[in-house]
Amino acid sequence: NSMLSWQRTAFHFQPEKNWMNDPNGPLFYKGWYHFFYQYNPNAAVWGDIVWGHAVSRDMIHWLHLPLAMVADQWYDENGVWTGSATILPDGKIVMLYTGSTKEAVQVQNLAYPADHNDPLLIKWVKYSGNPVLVPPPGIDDKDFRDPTTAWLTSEGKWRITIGSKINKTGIALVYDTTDFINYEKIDGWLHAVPNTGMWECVDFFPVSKTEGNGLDTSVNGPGIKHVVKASMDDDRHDYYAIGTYYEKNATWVPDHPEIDVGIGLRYDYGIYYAAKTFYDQNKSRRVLWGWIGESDSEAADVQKGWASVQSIPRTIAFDYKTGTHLLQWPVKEIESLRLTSNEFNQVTVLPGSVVPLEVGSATQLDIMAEFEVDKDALEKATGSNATFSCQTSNGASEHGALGPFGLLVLADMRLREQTPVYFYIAKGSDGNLNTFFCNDITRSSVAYDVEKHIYGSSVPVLKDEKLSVRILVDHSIVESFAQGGRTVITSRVYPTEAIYGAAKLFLFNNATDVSVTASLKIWEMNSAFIRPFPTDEM
Ligand code: DQQ
Repeated sequence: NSMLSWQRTAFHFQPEKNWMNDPNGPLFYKGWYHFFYQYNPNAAVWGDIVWGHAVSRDMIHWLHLPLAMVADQWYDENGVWTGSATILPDGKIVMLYTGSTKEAVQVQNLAYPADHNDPLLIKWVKYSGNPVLVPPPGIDDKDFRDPTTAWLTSEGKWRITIGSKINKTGIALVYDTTDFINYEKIDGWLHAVPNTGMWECVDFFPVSKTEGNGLDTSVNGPGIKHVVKASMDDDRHDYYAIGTYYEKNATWVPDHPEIDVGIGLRYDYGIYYAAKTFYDQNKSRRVLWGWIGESDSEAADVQKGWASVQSIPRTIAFDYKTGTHLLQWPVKEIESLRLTSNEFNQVTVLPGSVVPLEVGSATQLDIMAEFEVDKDALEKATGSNATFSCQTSNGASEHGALGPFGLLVLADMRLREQTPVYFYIAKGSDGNLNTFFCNDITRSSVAYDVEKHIYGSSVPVLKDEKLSVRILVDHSIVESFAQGGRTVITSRVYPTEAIYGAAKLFLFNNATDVSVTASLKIWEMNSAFIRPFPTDEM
Protein backbone atom coordinates (compact mmCIF):
# COMPACT_ATOMS: atom_id res chain seq x y z
CA ASN A 1 0.00 0.00 0.00
CA SER A 2 1.81 3.11 -1.25
CA MET A 3 -0.13 5.44 1.07
CA LEU A 4 1.10 3.56 4.14
CA SER A 5 4.66 3.32 2.88
CA TRP A 6 4.72 7.09 2.22
CA GLN A 7 4.16 7.62 5.97
CA ARG A 8 7.52 6.07 6.84
CA THR A 9 9.87 8.90 7.72
CA ALA A 10 13.13 9.78 5.96
CA PHE A 11 15.28 11.55 8.54
CA HIS A 12 13.73 10.82 11.94
CA PHE A 13 15.06 7.93 13.99
CA GLN A 14 12.98 4.78 13.97
CA PRO A 15 13.59 1.03 14.13
CA GLU A 16 13.10 -1.04 11.00
CA LYS A 17 9.82 -2.39 12.28
CA ASN A 18 7.52 -2.78 15.30
CA TRP A 19 6.78 -0.60 18.29
CA MET A 20 9.05 2.01 19.93
CA ASN A 21 8.43 4.38 22.84
CA ASP A 22 10.60 6.32 25.32
CA PRO A 23 14.18 7.40 24.64
CA ASN A 24 16.52 5.73 27.17
CA GLY A 25 20.05 6.44 28.40
CA PRO A 26 21.27 8.77 25.62
CA LEU A 27 25.00 9.50 25.86
CA PHE A 28 28.16 10.35 23.93
CA TYR A 29 31.06 7.89 24.31
CA LYS A 30 34.36 7.55 22.46
CA GLY A 31 33.19 9.42 19.37
CA TRP A 32 29.72 7.87 19.16
CA TYR A 33 26.27 9.05 20.14
CA HIS A 34 24.36 6.19 21.73
CA PHE A 35 20.63 5.99 21.68
CA PHE A 36 18.59 3.36 23.53
CA TYR A 37 14.82 3.11 23.37
CA GLN A 38 11.81 1.21 24.66
CA TYR A 39 11.08 -1.40 22.02
CA ASN A 40 8.68 -4.26 21.36
CA PRO A 41 10.52 -6.71 19.07
CA ASN A 42 7.34 -8.72 18.47
CA ALA A 43 4.61 -6.31 17.39
CA ALA A 44 3.68 -2.75 16.39
CA VAL A 45 1.88 -2.19 19.72
CA TRP A 46 3.26 -1.63 23.26
CA GLY A 47 4.31 -4.80 25.13
CA ASP A 48 7.25 -7.20 25.71
CA ILE A 49 9.44 -4.16 26.31
CA VAL A 50 13.22 -4.43 25.88
CA TRP A 51 15.98 -1.92 25.13
CA GLY A 52 16.76 -1.21 21.47
CA HIS A 53 20.13 0.39 20.71
CA ALA A 54 21.66 2.41 17.87
CA VAL A 55 24.80 4.51 17.37
CA SER A 56 25.59 7.57 15.33
CA ARG A 57 28.41 10.02 14.67
CA ASP A 58 26.03 12.97 14.34
CA MET A 59 22.60 11.95 15.70
CA ILE A 60 21.27 12.03 12.10
CA HIS A 61 22.67 8.91 10.40
CA TRP A 62 22.33 5.71 12.47
CA LEU A 63 23.53 2.16 12.71
CA HIS A 64 21.16 -0.20 14.49
CA LEU A 65 22.82 -2.52 17.01
CA PRO A 66 21.60 -5.70 18.70
CA LEU A 67 19.17 -5.26 21.61
CA ALA A 68 21.09 -3.89 24.60
CA MET A 69 18.96 -5.55 27.28
CA VAL A 70 16.19 -8.12 27.15
CA ALA A 71 13.69 -9.28 29.80
CA ASP A 72 15.70 -12.27 31.05
CA GLN A 73 15.70 -11.80 34.87
CA TRP A 74 12.96 -12.12 37.49
CA TYR A 75 13.36 -8.42 38.26
CA ASP A 76 12.63 -7.30 34.67
CA GLU A 77 10.69 -10.26 33.34
CA ASN A 78 7.62 -8.12 32.75
CA GLY A 79 9.63 -5.42 30.95
CA VAL A 80 12.96 -3.62 30.77
CA TRP A 81 11.60 -0.13 31.26
CA THR A 82 12.93 3.39 31.09
CA GLY A 83 16.30 4.44 32.47
CA SER A 84 19.19 6.87 32.25
CA ALA A 85 22.96 6.84 31.92
CA THR A 86 25.53 8.44 34.17
CA ILE A 87 29.12 8.93 33.06
CA LEU A 88 31.49 8.63 36.02
CA PRO A 89 34.58 10.84 36.43
CA ASP A 90 36.80 7.95 35.23
CA GLY A 91 34.79 7.76 31.99
CA LYS A 92 32.91 4.57 32.90
CA ILE A 93 29.18 4.34 32.35
CA VAL A 94 26.46 3.17 34.70
CA MET A 95 22.89 2.64 33.59
CA LEU A 96 19.95 2.67 35.97
CA TYR A 97 16.62 1.41 34.67
CA THR A 98 13.24 0.28 35.91
CA GLY A 99 12.39 -3.40 35.79
CA SER A 100 8.84 -4.59 36.04
CA THR A 101 9.13 -7.86 37.96
CA LYS A 102 7.14 -10.97 37.18
CA GLU A 103 4.65 -9.74 39.82
CA ALA A 104 4.63 -6.34 38.05
CA VAL A 105 6.42 -4.57 40.90
CA GLN A 106 8.51 -1.64 39.74
CA VAL A 107 12.14 -1.88 40.91
CA GLN A 108 15.35 -0.10 39.93
CA ASN A 109 18.24 -2.03 38.42
CA LEU A 110 21.86 -1.38 37.61
CA ALA A 111 23.59 -2.32 34.36
CA TYR A 112 26.94 -1.48 32.81
CA PRO A 113 28.86 -2.11 29.58
CA ALA A 114 30.61 -5.50 29.42
CA ASP A 115 33.60 -3.89 27.71
CA HIS A 116 34.40 -0.22 28.17
CA ASN A 117 36.96 -0.48 25.35
CA ASP A 118 34.19 -1.15 22.85
CA PRO A 119 33.13 2.27 21.57
CA LEU A 120 29.87 0.71 20.33
CA LEU A 121 29.04 -0.62 23.83
CA ILE A 122 27.35 -3.61 22.26
CA LYS A 123 27.17 -5.92 25.29
CA TRP A 124 25.52 -4.97 28.57
CA VAL A 125 25.79 -6.71 31.94
CA LYS A 126 23.14 -6.57 34.62
CA TYR A 127 24.47 -6.29 38.18
CA SER A 128 24.20 -9.61 40.01
CA GLY A 129 22.69 -8.00 43.10
CA ASN A 130 19.73 -6.42 41.29
CA PRO A 131 17.33 -4.91 42.13
CA VAL A 132 19.14 -2.03 43.83
CA LEU A 133 15.93 -0.25 44.85
CA VAL A 134 12.40 -1.43 45.60
CA PRO A 135 9.34 0.75 46.26
CA PRO A 136 9.74 2.47 49.66
CA PRO A 137 7.01 2.38 52.34
CA GLY A 138 3.99 4.45 51.36
CA ILE A 139 4.65 4.11 47.62
CA ASP A 140 2.56 1.76 45.51
CA ASP A 141 4.36 -1.12 43.76
CA LYS A 142 3.25 0.28 40.41
CA ASP A 143 4.23 3.92 41.03
CA PHE A 144 8.01 3.82 41.19
CA ARG A 145 9.84 4.25 37.93
CA ASP A 146 12.24 5.93 35.50
CA PRO A 147 15.45 6.86 37.40
CA THR A 148 17.28 9.95 36.16
CA THR A 149 20.91 10.55 35.32
CA ALA A 150 22.77 11.03 38.64
CA TRP A 151 24.36 14.32 39.66
CA LEU A 152 26.96 15.03 42.33
CA THR A 153 26.30 16.74 45.63
CA SER A 154 29.00 19.01 47.07
CA GLU A 155 29.74 16.17 49.55
CA GLY A 156 30.68 14.00 46.56
CA LYS A 157 27.66 11.72 46.67
CA TRP A 158 25.57 10.83 43.64
CA ARG A 159 21.94 11.89 43.72
CA ILE A 160 19.05 10.63 41.58
CA THR A 161 15.34 11.26 41.41
CA ILE A 162 12.55 8.81 40.59
CA GLY A 163 8.95 9.62 39.63
CA SER A 164 5.99 8.55 41.72
CA LYS A 165 2.73 9.75 43.23
CA ILE A 166 0.94 9.79 46.57
CA ASN A 167 -2.82 9.79 46.11
CA LYS A 168 -3.21 12.34 43.31
CA THR A 169 -0.04 14.29 44.03
CA GLY A 170 2.78 13.76 41.55
CA ILE A 171 6.17 13.56 43.26
CA ALA A 172 9.88 13.10 42.58
CA LEU A 173 11.64 10.92 45.20
CA VAL A 174 15.33 11.50 45.94
CA TYR A 175 18.10 9.00 46.75
CA ASP A 176 21.82 9.45 47.43
CA THR A 177 24.45 6.81 46.67
CA THR A 178 28.20 6.48 46.45
CA ASP A 179 28.39 3.20 44.53
CA PHE A 180 25.03 2.90 42.68
CA ILE A 181 24.43 -0.29 44.67
CA ASN A 182 23.46 1.04 48.11
CA TYR A 183 21.07 3.96 48.40
CA GLU A 184 19.95 6.33 51.11
CA LYS A 185 16.42 7.66 50.74
CA ILE A 186 16.24 11.40 51.41
CA ASP A 187 13.19 12.49 53.44
CA GLY A 188 10.52 14.35 51.53
CA TRP A 189 10.84 14.92 47.81
CA LEU A 190 12.56 17.04 45.22
CA HIS A 191 9.19 18.45 44.29
CA ALA A 192 5.47 17.62 44.46
CA VAL A 193 2.43 19.10 42.72
CA PRO A 194 -1.11 18.23 43.86
CA ASN A 195 -3.59 16.80 41.37
CA THR A 196 -1.05 16.08 38.65
CA GLY A 197 -1.07 12.28 39.09
CA MET A 198 1.80 9.90 38.39
CA TRP A 199 5.05 11.52 37.23
CA GLU A 200 6.83 9.42 34.62
CA CYS A 201 10.28 10.05 33.16
CA VAL A 202 11.29 12.87 35.51
CA ASP A 203 14.27 14.88 34.27
CA PHE A 204 16.35 17.32 36.32
CA PHE A 205 19.13 19.49 34.92
CA PRO A 206 20.90 22.83 35.28
CA VAL A 207 20.69 25.69 32.75
CA SER A 208 22.88 28.76 32.54
CA LYS A 209 21.14 32.10 33.07
CA THR A 210 23.66 33.91 30.91
CA GLU A 211 25.29 31.54 28.43
CA GLY A 212 23.77 29.61 25.56
CA ASN A 213 25.90 26.49 26.05
CA GLY A 214 24.62 23.48 27.96
CA LEU A 215 25.77 22.34 31.39
CA ASP A 216 26.83 18.95 32.66
CA THR A 217 24.22 17.57 35.04
CA SER A 218 26.31 18.10 38.21
CA VAL A 219 27.12 21.77 37.52
CA ASN A 220 25.72 24.09 40.20
CA GLY A 221 26.40 27.55 41.60
CA PRO A 222 25.62 31.19 40.90
CA GLY A 223 24.17 32.06 37.50
CA ILE A 224 22.47 28.67 37.28
CA LYS A 225 18.85 27.63 37.38
CA HIS A 226 17.44 24.12 37.48
CA VAL A 227 14.69 22.60 35.37
CA VAL A 228 12.29 19.91 36.55
CA LYS A 229 10.40 18.09 33.83
CA ALA A 230 7.89 15.30 34.30
CA SER A 231 5.71 13.31 31.94
CA MET A 232 2.14 13.35 33.20
CA ASP A 233 0.68 9.86 32.91
CA ASP A 234 -2.83 11.36 33.29
CA ASP A 235 -2.73 13.71 30.30
CA ARG A 236 0.24 12.24 28.38
CA HIS A 237 2.18 15.49 28.06
CA ASP A 238 5.67 16.60 29.14
CA TYR A 239 5.65 19.62 31.46
CA TYR A 240 8.60 21.63 32.70
CA ALA A 241 9.27 24.47 35.09
CA ILE A 242 12.35 26.55 35.84
CA GLY A 243 13.39 27.16 39.43
CA THR A 244 15.97 26.94 42.20
CA TYR A 245 17.56 23.78 43.54
CA TYR A 246 18.42 23.64 47.25
CA GLU A 247 21.09 21.01 47.54
CA LYS A 248 21.07 20.80 51.34
CA ASN A 249 17.56 19.47 51.74
CA ALA A 250 17.31 18.08 48.19
CA THR A 251 14.37 20.24 47.14
CA TRP A 252 13.57 22.44 44.20
CA VAL A 253 11.24 25.48 44.11
CA PRO A 254 9.70 26.87 40.91
CA ASP A 255 10.30 30.53 39.99
CA HIS A 256 6.61 30.99 39.23
CA PRO A 257 4.29 28.70 41.26
CA GLU A 258 1.40 29.45 38.89
CA ILE A 259 3.32 27.72 36.09
CA ASP A 260 4.61 24.81 38.18
CA VAL A 261 5.40 21.35 36.76
CA GLY A 262 2.25 19.81 35.29
CA ILE A 263 0.16 22.97 35.32
CA GLY A 264 2.24 25.37 33.24
CA LEU A 265 4.60 25.10 30.29
CA ARG A 266 5.02 22.11 28.05
CA TYR A 267 8.01 21.03 25.97
CA ASP A 268 5.68 20.49 23.07
CA TYR A 269 2.00 21.20 22.47
CA GLY A 270 1.47 18.35 20.02
CA ILE A 271 2.19 14.65 20.34
CA TYR A 272 5.44 14.29 22.29
CA TYR A 273 6.17 12.37 25.50
CA ALA A 274 8.68 10.77 27.87
CA ALA A 275 11.46 13.13 26.76
CA LYS A 276 14.94 12.95 28.24
CA THR A 277 17.98 15.24 28.04
CA PHE A 278 21.67 14.39 28.18
CA TYR A 279 24.77 16.54 28.34
CA ASP A 280 26.74 16.21 25.12
CA GLN A 281 30.32 16.71 26.28
CA ASN A 282 31.42 16.53 22.63
CA LYS A 283 29.74 19.83 21.74
CA SER A 284 29.06 21.36 25.20
CA ARG A 285 25.32 21.36 24.78
CA ARG A 286 22.30 19.79 26.44
CA VAL A 287 20.31 17.70 23.98
CA LEU A 288 16.67 16.68 24.31
CA TRP A 289 15.19 13.48 22.86
CA GLY A 290 11.43 12.85 22.81
CA TRP A 291 9.08 10.10 21.76
CA ILE A 292 6.59 11.00 19.02
CA GLY A 293 3.72 8.51 18.98
CA GLU A 294 1.02 7.90 16.41
CA SER A 295 -2.35 9.57 16.07
CA ASP A 296 -3.81 7.04 13.65
CA SER A 297 -5.55 3.84 14.73
CA GLU A 298 -3.80 0.85 16.27
CA ALA A 299 -5.12 -1.23 13.38
CA ALA A 300 -3.29 1.09 10.96
CA ASP A 301 -0.07 0.73 12.98
CA VAL A 302 -0.36 -3.05 12.83
CA GLN A 303 -1.01 -2.87 9.11
CA LYS A 304 2.02 -0.68 8.42
CA GLY A 305 4.12 -2.82 10.79
CA TRP A 306 5.62 0.00 12.85
CA ALA A 307 4.63 2.65 15.35
CA SER A 308 6.35 5.80 16.66
CA VAL A 309 9.41 7.85 15.79
CA GLN A 310 11.84 9.97 17.80
CA SER A 311 12.00 13.73 17.45
CA ILE A 312 14.99 15.32 15.81
CA PRO A 313 17.27 15.82 18.84
CA ARG A 314 16.92 19.39 20.09
CA THR A 315 19.38 21.58 21.92
CA ILE A 316 17.71 22.96 24.99
CA ALA A 317 18.69 26.14 26.83
CA PHE A 318 17.29 28.87 29.07
CA ASP A 319 15.65 31.74 27.20
CA TYR A 320 17.22 34.66 29.02
CA LYS A 321 15.11 37.09 26.99
CA THR A 322 11.82 35.94 28.50
CA GLY A 323 13.27 34.46 31.68
CA THR A 324 10.30 32.10 31.78
CA HIS A 325 10.78 29.73 28.85
CA LEU A 326 13.27 27.20 27.55
CA LEU A 327 14.37 27.34 23.92
CA GLN A 328 14.39 24.14 21.88
CA TRP A 329 16.05 23.97 18.48
CA PRO A 330 16.89 21.08 16.13
CA VAL A 331 20.59 20.15 16.50
CA LYS A 332 22.82 21.87 13.96
CA GLU A 333 23.73 18.52 12.37
CA ILE A 334 20.29 18.29 10.77
CA GLU A 335 21.40 21.05 8.40
CA SER A 336 23.77 18.56 6.74
CA LEU A 337 20.68 17.05 5.10
CA ARG A 338 19.73 20.32 3.39
CA LEU A 339 19.71 20.05 -0.41
CA THR A 340 18.52 22.76 -2.80
CA SER A 341 16.81 25.79 -1.35
CA ASN A 342 14.19 28.25 -2.52
CA GLU A 343 13.90 31.78 -1.20
CA PHE A 344 10.81 33.97 -1.20
CA ASN A 345 11.25 37.58 -0.15
CA GLN A 346 8.56 39.92 1.11
CA VAL A 347 5.57 38.03 -0.22
CA THR A 348 2.38 39.93 0.58
CA VAL A 349 -0.46 37.73 1.75
CA LEU A 350 -3.72 39.68 1.65
CA PRO A 351 -6.62 38.98 4.02
CA GLY A 352 -8.49 35.87 2.92
CA SER A 353 -5.86 34.66 0.46
CA VAL A 354 -3.75 31.58 -0.23
CA VAL A 355 -0.41 31.82 -2.06
CA PRO A 356 1.28 28.70 -3.51
CA LEU A 357 5.03 28.34 -2.91
CA GLU A 358 6.71 26.42 -5.70
CA VAL A 359 9.34 24.24 -4.01
CA GLY A 360 9.18 21.01 -5.99
CA SER A 361 8.64 17.99 -3.81
CA ALA A 362 7.25 19.06 -0.43
CA THR A 363 7.39 15.91 1.70
CA GLN A 364 10.90 16.43 3.14
CA LEU A 365 11.45 20.09 4.01
CA ASP A 366 13.21 22.43 6.39
CA ILE A 367 11.28 25.72 6.33
CA MET A 368 12.37 29.01 7.92
CA ALA A 369 9.75 31.74 7.71
CA GLU A 370 9.30 35.25 9.08
CA PHE A 371 6.08 37.22 9.13
CA GLU A 372 5.63 40.94 9.44
CA VAL A 373 2.23 42.29 10.29
CA ASP A 374 1.10 45.74 9.24
CA LYS A 375 1.68 47.90 12.35
CA ASP A 376 -1.09 50.42 11.64
CA ALA A 377 -3.62 47.64 11.27
CA LEU A 378 -2.51 46.13 14.59
CA GLU A 379 -3.07 49.47 16.30
CA LYS A 380 -6.42 50.13 14.65
CA ALA A 381 -7.92 46.71 15.30
CA THR A 382 -10.56 46.72 17.99
CA GLY A 383 -9.79 44.46 20.94
CA SER A 384 -12.02 41.68 22.14
CA ASN A 385 -10.94 38.03 22.09
CA ALA A 386 -8.07 37.88 24.55
CA THR A 387 -9.43 34.53 25.74
CA PHE A 388 -8.50 32.82 22.48
CA SER A 389 -7.17 29.27 22.66
CA CYS A 390 -5.94 27.18 19.72
CA GLN A 391 -7.72 24.04 21.02
CA THR A 392 -11.19 25.55 21.25
CA SER A 393 -10.97 27.80 18.18
CA ASN A 394 -12.12 26.97 14.69
CA GLY A 395 -8.53 26.28 13.76
CA ALA A 396 -7.16 27.68 10.52
CA SER A 397 -10.68 28.46 9.30
CA GLU A 398 -11.23 30.98 12.08
CA HIS A 399 -11.63 34.55 10.76
CA GLY A 400 -10.17 36.81 13.41
CA ALA A 401 -9.19 40.42 12.93
CA LEU A 402 -5.47 39.62 13.27
CA GLY A 403 -5.18 35.95 12.35
CA PRO A 404 -4.77 33.14 11.64
CA PHE A 405 -1.94 33.37 9.10
CA GLY A 406 0.95 31.07 8.32
CA LEU A 407 1.73 28.04 6.20
CA LEU A 408 -0.21 25.10 4.85
CA VAL A 409 2.12 22.11 4.67
CA LEU A 410 1.33 18.73 3.10
CA ALA A 411 -1.56 20.24 1.17
CA ASP A 412 -2.95 18.98 -2.11
CA MET A 413 -3.70 21.34 -5.00
CA ARG A 414 -7.39 21.60 -4.11
CA LEU A 415 -6.62 22.04 -0.39
CA ARG A 416 -8.84 19.09 0.46
CA GLU A 417 -6.01 17.98 2.69
CA GLN A 418 -3.86 20.57 4.46
CA THR A 419 -1.91 20.95 7.70
CA PRO A 420 -1.87 24.62 8.75
CA VAL A 421 0.93 25.86 11.04
CA TYR A 422 0.12 29.43 11.99
CA PHE A 423 0.03 32.45 14.26
CA TYR A 424 -3.05 34.05 15.70
CA ILE A 425 -2.85 37.48 17.34
CA ALA A 426 -5.54 38.22 19.90
CA LYS A 427 -6.11 41.76 21.07
CA GLY A 428 -7.62 42.20 24.50
CA SER A 429 -10.11 44.93 25.36
CA ASP A 430 -7.17 46.55 27.17
CA GLY A 431 -5.42 46.82 23.80
CA ASN A 432 -2.72 44.28 24.71
CA LEU A 433 -1.66 41.80 22.07
CA ASN A 434 -1.29 38.12 22.82
CA THR A 435 0.23 35.85 20.15
CA PHE A 436 -0.71 32.20 19.76
CA PHE A 437 1.03 29.49 17.79
CA CYS A 438 -1.14 26.67 16.52
CA ASN A 439 -1.15 23.57 14.33
CA ASP A 440 -4.51 22.45 12.99
CA ILE A 441 -4.57 18.77 11.96
CA THR A 442 -8.34 18.51 11.61
CA ARG A 443 -8.01 18.59 7.81
CA SER A 444 -4.65 16.84 7.47
CA SER A 445 -6.28 13.69 6.21
CA VAL A 446 -9.65 12.80 4.73
CA ALA A 447 -9.34 9.44 6.52
CA TYR A 448 -11.84 9.14 9.36
CA ASP A 449 -9.82 6.91 11.72
CA VAL A 450 -7.14 9.48 12.61
CA GLU A 451 -7.15 11.99 15.46
CA LYS A 452 -8.31 15.51 14.55
CA HIS A 453 -6.89 18.15 16.88
CA ILE A 454 -6.00 21.78 16.98
CA TYR A 455 -2.73 21.96 18.89
CA GLY A 456 -1.01 25.02 20.28
CA SER A 457 -0.40 27.60 22.97
CA SER A 458 0.59 31.21 23.45
CA VAL A 459 4.09 32.26 22.45
CA PRO A 460 5.96 35.23 23.94
CA VAL A 461 6.85 37.83 21.30
CA LEU A 462 9.12 40.58 22.57
CA LYS A 463 9.13 44.16 21.39
CA ASP A 464 10.62 44.53 17.88
CA GLU A 465 10.73 40.77 17.29
CA LYS A 466 9.32 39.52 14.01
CA LEU A 467 7.13 36.45 14.12
CA SER A 468 9.26 33.50 13.09
CA VAL A 469 8.74 29.82 12.59
CA ARG A 470 10.85 26.82 11.62
CA ILE A 471 9.09 23.73 10.36
CA LEU A 472 10.58 20.31 9.68
CA VAL A 473 8.32 18.26 7.43
CA ASP A 474 9.23 14.58 7.13
CA HIS A 475 6.39 12.61 5.56
CA SER A 476 3.98 11.92 8.45
CA ILE A 477 5.77 14.24 10.95
CA VAL A 478 5.54 18.01 11.24
CA GLU A 479 7.81 19.58 13.92
CA SER A 480 7.23 23.34 14.30
CA PHE A 481 9.27 25.82 16.37
CA ALA A 482 8.01 29.37 16.98
CA GLN A 483 10.15 32.35 18.06
CA GLY A 484 13.41 30.43 18.11
CA GLY A 485 11.87 27.46 19.95
CA ARG A 486 9.91 29.13 22.78
CA THR A 487 6.78 27.24 21.77
CA VAL A 488 7.01 23.95 19.90
CA ILE A 489 4.35 21.74 18.32
CA THR A 490 4.90 18.28 16.87
CA SER A 491 2.18 16.49 15.00
CA ARG A 492 1.69 13.24 13.13
CA VAL A 493 -0.41 13.51 9.99
CA TYR A 494 -1.68 10.89 7.58
CA PRO A 495 -2.68 12.48 4.27
CA THR A 496 -4.13 10.24 1.60
CA GLU A 497 -3.87 12.57 -1.40
CA ALA A 498 -1.27 15.18 -0.42
CA ILE A 499 1.52 12.60 -0.69
CA TYR A 500 4.54 12.08 -2.97
CA GLY A 501 4.49 14.64 -5.81
CA ALA A 502 1.01 15.81 -4.87
CA ALA A 503 2.18 17.30 -1.56
CA LYS A 504 2.39 21.10 -1.90
CA LEU A 505 3.16 24.12 0.21
CA PHE A 506 1.15 27.36 0.57
CA LEU A 507 1.01 30.58 2.55
CA PHE A 508 -2.38 31.58 3.90
CA ASN A 509 -3.96 34.48 5.69
CA ASN A 510 -7.46 34.17 7.13
CA ALA A 511 -7.28 37.40 9.12
CA THR A 512 -9.95 39.90 8.17
CA ASP A 513 -8.07 43.11 9.05
CA VAL A 514 -4.37 42.63 8.31
CA SER A 515 -2.04 41.83 5.47
CA VAL A 516 1.10 39.96 6.33
CA THR A 517 4.46 40.00 4.58
CA ALA A 518 6.28 36.68 4.55
CA SER A 519 9.94 35.96 3.84
CA LEU A 520 11.02 32.35 3.63
CA LYS A 521 13.92 30.06 2.94
CA ILE A 522 12.96 26.47 2.26
CA TRP A 523 15.28 23.53 1.81
CA GLU A 524 14.47 20.19 0.35
CA MET A 525 15.84 17.60 2.81
CA ASN A 526 17.87 14.53 2.01
CA SER A 527 17.10 11.19 3.64
CA ALA A 528 19.29 9.98 6.49
CA PHE A 529 21.10 6.65 6.40
CA ILE A 530 19.58 4.45 9.07
CA ARG A 531 21.24 1.08 8.56
CA PRO A 532 20.47 -2.38 9.94
CA PHE A 533 23.12 -4.20 11.97
CA PRO A 534 25.10 -6.38 9.57
CA THR A 535 24.36 -10.06 10.14
CA ASP A 536 26.14 -13.12 8.72
CA GLU A 537 23.54 -13.63 6.01
CA MET A 538 24.42 -10.28 4.45
N1 DQQ B 1 7.19 4.04 29.48
C1 DQQ B 1 8.00 3.06 30.17
C2 DQQ B 1 7.90 3.43 31.62
C3 DQQ B 1 7.57 4.87 31.57
C4 DQQ B 1 6.63 4.96 30.42
C5 DQQ B 1 7.50 1.69 29.85
C6 DQQ B 1 6.50 6.33 29.86
O1 DQQ B 1 9.12 3.18 32.29
O2 DQQ B 1 7.02 5.33 32.77
O3 DQQ B 1 7.59 1.42 28.46
O4 DQQ B 1 6.06 6.33 28.53
